[in-house]
Amino acid sequence: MEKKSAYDENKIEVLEGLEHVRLRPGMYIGSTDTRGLHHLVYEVVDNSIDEALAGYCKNIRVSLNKDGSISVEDDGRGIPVGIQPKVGKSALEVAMTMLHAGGKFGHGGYKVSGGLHGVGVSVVNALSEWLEVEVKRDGALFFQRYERGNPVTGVVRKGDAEGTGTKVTFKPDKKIFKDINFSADILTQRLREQAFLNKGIKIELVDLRTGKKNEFHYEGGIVSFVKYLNRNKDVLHEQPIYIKAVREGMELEVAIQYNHTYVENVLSFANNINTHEGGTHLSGFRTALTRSINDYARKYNLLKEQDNNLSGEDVREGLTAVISVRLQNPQFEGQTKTKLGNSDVKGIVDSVVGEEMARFMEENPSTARMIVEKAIGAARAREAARKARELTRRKNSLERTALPGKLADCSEKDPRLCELYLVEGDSAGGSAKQGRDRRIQAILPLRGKILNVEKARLDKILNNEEIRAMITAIGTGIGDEFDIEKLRYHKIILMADADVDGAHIRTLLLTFFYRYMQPLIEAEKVYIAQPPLFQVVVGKKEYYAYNDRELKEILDKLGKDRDKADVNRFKGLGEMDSEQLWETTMNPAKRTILKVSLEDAVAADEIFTILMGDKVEPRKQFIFEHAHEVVNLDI
Ligand code: 0RA
Repeated sequence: MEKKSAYDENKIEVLEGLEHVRLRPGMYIGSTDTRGLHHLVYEVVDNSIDEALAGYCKNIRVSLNKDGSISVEDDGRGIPVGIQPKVGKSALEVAMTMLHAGGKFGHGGYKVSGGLHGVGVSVVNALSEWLEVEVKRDGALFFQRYERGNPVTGVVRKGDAEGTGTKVTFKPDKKIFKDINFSADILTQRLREQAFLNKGIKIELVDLRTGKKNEFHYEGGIVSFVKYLNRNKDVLHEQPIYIKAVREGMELEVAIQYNHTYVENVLSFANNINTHEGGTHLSGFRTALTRSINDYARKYNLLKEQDNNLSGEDVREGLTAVISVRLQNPQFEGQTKTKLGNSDVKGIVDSVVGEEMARFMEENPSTARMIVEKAIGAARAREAARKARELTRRKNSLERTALPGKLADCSEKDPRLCELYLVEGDSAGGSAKQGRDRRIQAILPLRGKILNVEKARLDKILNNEEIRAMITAIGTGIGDEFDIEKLRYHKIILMADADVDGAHIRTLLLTFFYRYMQPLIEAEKVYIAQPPLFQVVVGKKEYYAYNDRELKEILDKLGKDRDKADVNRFKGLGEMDSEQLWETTMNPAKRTILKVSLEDAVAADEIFTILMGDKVEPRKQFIFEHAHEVVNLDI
């Protein structure tokens, strides 16, 4: 009998590996929704960024092609194409087809091991209908094509070429992904972030579907990043505080700039990965910031002996900062694997930031004084808020019931089964109360516009009736006191009109959740209801369409009955009676609800800052850029 060659065995392993990726894509890229789809791009771009960090590449271009494929091209050394003696195949083919082989590319340095990144380009290959790679090196252009991960050509020498580089073009497999449409907005956000984090690299995004082009290139790195984050805000000091150090093999960079708002916006990264859940680098930073500002305030008598220390929350009011660390073996923990766990990092960040903040404040006394005064203002507001809260607590206990009067609660007591609908307007609120499943669905109507949290401090926010009702109904408390164990409903569903006003209210609510109940969004408890836009009536039959495409589908299906159809456009929830609202929007067996992600909330917050913040220019710009999307924007 013939013995199987090493090549054959290797081939079987490869097939099993890639089969598994196609069988369980979620294990490799997190999910097969929009987020997972875009992860494919990040994976390929990360490899080019690694080549740049190794010092061999300066330019990366991402192109959204008209046929739905996407190309990532760099001017690095080019993936090696020579035969690898061990497997008898080209290194290129090995990288593209072998699980775990591609991820590291033999680069030392800071390649990431945990989380969703660094799974390797072979995963992208396995999940693509087709993928083509072109490599320029040694004076020639090499090419190979794969379909669903399997090579369908050898590594072909296509001719002579100048320079070096790698270009990967792929079309995601519609058998795997629900939707294979790339979003230029999502990519823009991510590529811009990567350009900020890796100063000097030029990243271009070309959308050949629309002809739009964007270029991200920041010599200022994370200093440019915080300026960008604060671009629509009035700042306390023009030049961000910048800290950079290398300690015990770890690289640390911090940029800090205070603004005149009351909110904190601190982003942390480890090896270019956004650590949404924070971790040791963030806690080291926070400890050092609180300590150094208190020390300075004491030293210069800005805090008197009888005064309490400033709290962490106080010193972070109006703070925008970016913390970026790079280390050899990052440990990613937490629900979404975005929390840095390396314990030695905390002490290092704490001591570097402590020293550097102290030095900055000694050298820039007027900025230092402004920062301290801002924190003292925050402390006073916090004290006032505490008193206001105590008052409401006492008031509530006098009224015996802690729950707001407008809340129509559900009868079920197990929060995991309960839903809270936050409904815009009293009339829609009334229909919702009538139409609901009162066992598991609670309704809280919110009247008119809720408070603009961007312009108000916590004390004022807590004095707002709509917001207080919402907080009590939800049960968790807010800010530092937030406790998810006390959550009274495991789905909080925002239900507003499908028009501009509704969008505005949704944005307000999302901003509130983002600022004061962020863990609720992280725990994926916040949803957006999807009311229909159209009703089509034909005789006794009713159909509902949730967008223009569905309306067209319904009308097309009606065929010759189409002439008898009555199409009504719903202007608001209030136009539906309780039964319609239940059937179209609230019935758990039929409805669609959208889960809010942290990214949605960040985007809402950003739109909100632009629309409601102090600066007029960005507002004009935003309205101008989005003028085609809205009919009337009342702000
Ligand atoms: C390992 C070795 C060499 C290049 C690369 C990896 C490489 C990988 C990717 C992935 C995307 N773009 C890339 N560019 C380069 C080259 C080693 C050598 O030439 O000596």
